[in-house]
Amino acid sequence: MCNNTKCDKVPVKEIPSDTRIGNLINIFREEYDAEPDFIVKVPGRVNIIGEHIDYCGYPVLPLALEQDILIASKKISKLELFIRNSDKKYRKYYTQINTFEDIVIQSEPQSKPEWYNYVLCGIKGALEYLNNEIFYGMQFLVDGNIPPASGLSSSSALVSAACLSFLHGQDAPTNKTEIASLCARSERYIGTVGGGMDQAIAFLAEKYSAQYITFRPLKAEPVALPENAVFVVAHSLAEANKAATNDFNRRVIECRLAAKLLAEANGQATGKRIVTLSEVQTLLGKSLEEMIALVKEVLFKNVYMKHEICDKLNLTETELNDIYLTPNTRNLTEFKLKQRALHVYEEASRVESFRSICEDLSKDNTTHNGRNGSVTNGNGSATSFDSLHVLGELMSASHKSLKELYECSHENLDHLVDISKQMNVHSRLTGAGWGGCIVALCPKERVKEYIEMLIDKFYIQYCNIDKNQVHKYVFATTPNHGAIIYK
Ligand code: ADP
Ligand code: NG1
Ligand code: MG
Repeated sequence: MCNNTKCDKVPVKEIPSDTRIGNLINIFREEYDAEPDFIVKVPGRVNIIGEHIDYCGYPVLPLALEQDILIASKKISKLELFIRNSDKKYRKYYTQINTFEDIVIQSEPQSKPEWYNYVLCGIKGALEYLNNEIFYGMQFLVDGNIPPASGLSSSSALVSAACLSFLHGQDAPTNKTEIASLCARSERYIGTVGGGMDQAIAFLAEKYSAQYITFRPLKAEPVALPENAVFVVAHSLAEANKAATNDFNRRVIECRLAAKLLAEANGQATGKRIVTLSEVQTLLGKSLEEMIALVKEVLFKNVYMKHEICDKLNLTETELNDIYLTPNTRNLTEFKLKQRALHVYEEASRVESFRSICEDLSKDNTTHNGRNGSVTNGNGSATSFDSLHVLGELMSASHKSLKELYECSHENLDHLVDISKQMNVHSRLTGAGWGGCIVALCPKERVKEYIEMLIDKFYIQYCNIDKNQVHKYVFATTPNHGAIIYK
């Protein structure tokens, strides 16, 4: 067994003696009258920068949170699946399991899927991976403390925990990179065409650092964050379930269509293949700055009608629907291509700037420095203060772009960003948006004051929240490790 976080196997460790896990085991005993065989833990994440660009093939910079999904599991001899939750508001579910084709995910357009469908996504993916060769049924008990539908990736933690539990239950190998890609594919059964950031950080995260995640092939490189920077998460109190509307998929397909038009306009015959904005950049051999100029030149209109796109791509409407659109976006008739593509190329460039500043600081020794947090501030605090300011400005620019070009913010998110700015704290929406959380970059020495200000101005004055409830909604983060199996 491998219990070293650098190794590519999901680490297996002894069950820790903590209250939450103790409670989970007790509830498992009550529910199933048995002891669980093992428990998996998969963290949520906060994305520091690089929003809505993973599905365009560009690198992102998330870190894993302390909040997670736990699943306690027991193998059973009959090929049956029991799915239960420690929180009784989530309905129980039972099914027989034979083949992945039998697992039907409820994904009705414009309706919020029942929670257990996320578990079924993970199981369906695992069955597919195992070619339906399974030996055991499973009893699952889920317990989560990631605020759901809030951009902190509770859905992917749930899908990934289910997939990992099922694979481990069948004694299948659990290689981090492979299972991260498998879980990214599996979550698409819910109906959203995500890019893979969430599942990647869920498995590849390391304690004390963010990860620079690149796709095709999937890789994660640790990025040391500035020692005096704390990333604070604050909930806007607006939830947004991404599978319940076509907002998310609409952005994905607008990017696909923008990429296709850019390729066509530059004489790159890509046939009927879906290409991403990053593939087009590679095909054209241009820099991000050149791509930004090209978008302004080629995709100059504010709105493109469906029939115009069909004409430009020489496709019938049926072909366009079948090849490029998703079931929940086929009814759309207007697309914003310039705005979405500009956001993507500019955001990809902000990720590179952010990472290179962190790397420079790391060379100067002004970043988090390992397990005991010891720091040597090699180059004096002025440099790191200036760098923090530049990092913050990149985050503010990201929010502005998400709000104005990508149109995925929410009035509460904008309000949080605005009141943070009044305190000279830069922040941005994190995750898909339309609600959920902001992530703010706050100098370490100002975290307490900043959080108190948010509690007062946002949660108490603006939202009328009871002060005792507020700790669930605003917290400072420390980068956590990825998925673990406890037994
Ligand atoms: P997020 O930004 O949190 O990933 P999504 O809209 O993608 O938001 O997914 C949220 C959904 O995941 C919830 O509506 C719920 O169905 C499911 N979910 C998340 N956490 C839990 C949990 N602890 N127990 C049951 N279901 C959960
Ligand atoms: P959320 O909704 O925050 O879990 C989604 C996508 C990510 C990424 C972000 C936006 C899924 C599972 N997740 O995250 O891949 O595209 O939005 O950056 O689709
Ligand atoms: Mg999600």
